[in-house]
Amino acid sequence: MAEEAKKRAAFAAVDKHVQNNQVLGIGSGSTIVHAARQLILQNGLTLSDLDRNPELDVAIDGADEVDSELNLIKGGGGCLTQEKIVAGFAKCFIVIADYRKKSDRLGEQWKKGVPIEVIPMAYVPVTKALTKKFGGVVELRMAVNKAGPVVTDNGNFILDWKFDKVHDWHEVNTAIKMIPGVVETGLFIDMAEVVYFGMEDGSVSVR
Ligand code: ABF
Repeated sequence: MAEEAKKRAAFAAVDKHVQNNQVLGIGSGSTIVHAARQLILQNGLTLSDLDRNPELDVAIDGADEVDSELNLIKGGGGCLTQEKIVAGFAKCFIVIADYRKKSDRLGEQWKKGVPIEVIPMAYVPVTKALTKKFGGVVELRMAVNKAGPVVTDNGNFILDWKFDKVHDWHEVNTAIKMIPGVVETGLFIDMAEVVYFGMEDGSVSVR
């Protein structure tokens, strides 16, 4: 059910926003896979990078949660920093998701907190600073086998900040980024232009 919903959202977004000869950015996760397959395999696109294509026409990616103002929590899969770079250097950032990601307020659906990528040597002081300033609970993300912390593509750790109240996400995102040792947050504020949700009833809802 959710898998079909993801696919419908991905296809609707690609049909509407992707044209020939564009430079596209894509993120990670099980939803974007549907868009990537459709685009890359069916059309034989050329793989590039930001050195060669520093400005993207369109970036498409999944999300862990989307609120009514199109603020996002991303990074459940651990790739938030590279995804934010790709989205941030695109002229247009489109999000695709299934119905389980749609909420009015952040935290309503996604219970695992806001992922925050940190420089490994700073994870303890950053943890303390986060709880002191903003409350809630902060956990160092561990590998599935518990052998050690998750290490990101950039060689960093991830803290999951479980917030306990509604915040001004724009303000909080900026404040978290000012803490020394923080590389990036999974709060994507004022970035998404449009979000496609594949719904349970087979429709696609556009927000
Ligand atoms: C990426 O994949 C991440 O930012 C987000 O955490 C996750 C969403 O995955 P899925 O599409 O599998 O739910 O977009």
